[in-house]
Amino acid sequence: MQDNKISIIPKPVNLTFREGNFILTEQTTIESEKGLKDTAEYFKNLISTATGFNLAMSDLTSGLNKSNTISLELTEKLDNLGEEGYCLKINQNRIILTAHKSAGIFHGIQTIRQLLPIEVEKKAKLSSFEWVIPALEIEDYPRFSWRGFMLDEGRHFFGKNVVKHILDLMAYFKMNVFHWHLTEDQGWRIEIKKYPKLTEVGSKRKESQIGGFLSKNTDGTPHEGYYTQEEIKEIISYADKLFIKIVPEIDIPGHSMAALAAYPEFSCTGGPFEVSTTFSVKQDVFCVGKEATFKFLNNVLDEIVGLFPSDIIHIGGDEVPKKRWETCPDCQERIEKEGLKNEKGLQAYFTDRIMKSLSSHGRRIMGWNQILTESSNKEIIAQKWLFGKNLIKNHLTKGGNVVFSQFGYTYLDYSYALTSLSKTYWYEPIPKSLLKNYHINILGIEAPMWTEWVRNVKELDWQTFPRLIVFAESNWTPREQKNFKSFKNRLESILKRLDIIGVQYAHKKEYQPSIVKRIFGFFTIFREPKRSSLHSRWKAF
Ligand code: TNX
Repeated sequence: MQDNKISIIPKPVNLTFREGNFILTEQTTIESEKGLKDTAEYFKNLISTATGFNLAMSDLTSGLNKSNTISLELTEKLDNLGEEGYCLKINQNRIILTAHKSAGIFHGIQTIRQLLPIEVEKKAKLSSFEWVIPALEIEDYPRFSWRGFMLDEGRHFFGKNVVKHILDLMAYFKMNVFHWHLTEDQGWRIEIKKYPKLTEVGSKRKESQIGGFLSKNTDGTPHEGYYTQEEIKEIISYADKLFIKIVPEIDIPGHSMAALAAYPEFSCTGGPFEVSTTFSVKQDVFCVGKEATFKFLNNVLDEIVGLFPSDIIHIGGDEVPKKRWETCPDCQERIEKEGLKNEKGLQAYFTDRIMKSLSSHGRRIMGWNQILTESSNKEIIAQKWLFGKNLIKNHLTKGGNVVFSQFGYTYLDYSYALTSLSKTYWYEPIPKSLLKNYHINILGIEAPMWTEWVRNVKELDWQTFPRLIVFAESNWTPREQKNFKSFKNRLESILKRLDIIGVQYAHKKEYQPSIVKRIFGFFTIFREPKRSSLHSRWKAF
């Protein structure tokens, strides 16, 4: 597909060049059927700034001799391309974009966007520019249905403009799940009306550790921030227009110091606690012995369910130290009363109860792979990040779904020395020994962006791009078509677009470090990534 003229990421499944070009002009009409009006409007706005065109919009009409039109059409005939596939035909006279569902039309629009000259990204009108699109035919659909990105706003709060910036970029590369990690030891970032202290107390910390996980240094600067429920609704509707599902994460029963600082009565010891200022795993977690904890968490989750339309709610469940439960009379009583084997069993009991209350709202739970046990319910969606290989396989073979976020490959918080672009590219989620008929239970790859050492949009962009673009391709393009050389060529041209958009991505010598740097890459886990060139390159921002 790589041709001098065009560079599309993710690479489309089938592409055939035809003779000639379509030229977009002031007179081009966008015609679409009723159900696609919003998407048509999105397309019109997308190209209006740089072209200066205020394109005419009309209903879909039949007629063979139409010229200078872009038609957006839904058809049952394309159900073989799935919920998100599309078919794009471009000749000298017209562009015809068809799909089974509107998500497919939306993805097709992103392809048209990448087929237009890079100048289309400019934020000012270009006069007397020729908007040429090469004639071709594309038939395209994703490999995986879960093409995810996770943003940790617990460690650092970025705010809605940064989230929208990320959502726009996700949509550009046909990614469709935004996993929003909203609570952490270091901060609770979502307003819960019933428990105002969660944000009054839990969204603020005195200062932050700097330098890396082993460092004793702190910055002495308070950090705070949270989303009101109104802002959450605004972002959900923004994402919805980009065909991105938002999966919220309330990380429980561990990673909960911010909540416990606000409501220490739901811990084993009663506190007092403060919102964590360092980033290591904390020993205090929610007490699973007390009924009051479940009442509290169910009330919180009721508000979450009320806000987020997602059929999936992520409950974290990672890194839950069992130390407090071992000496807590309430937890021990629960273990005995429920006939549980040990504290591990207590976490399984916790997961099961939260699962039941969420399923009474018609929602599925998702959690990091530590929530899995041999007998986990297959309704759970597991997110694989570290260890648990056999439990994951067991889950897949009983029909459970898994999203892959293998640490060391998909973690965007790591240095490029540890996770270079090529290592990222060759990451393959399907376990080798998994029988083919279970592959369908793998939903896709998600790249998590943990933000202990990421404080602003510059650093966020640098860590995230271009690595996230790799996952866009791994999640979309068929495995047999993987080709790193072709990807790199296309990336060069795509990065020129990101320059125009103002994305502060890591440059080539950083994202593909020397062998020597990569050999020592492992040791960079413990310290903050050095981004010296970021600071010099982007001084202007
Ligand atoms: C592990 S991945 C964590 C996060 C950290 C991350 C740092 C996971 C479920 N837990 O809390 O931020 O490592 O790379």
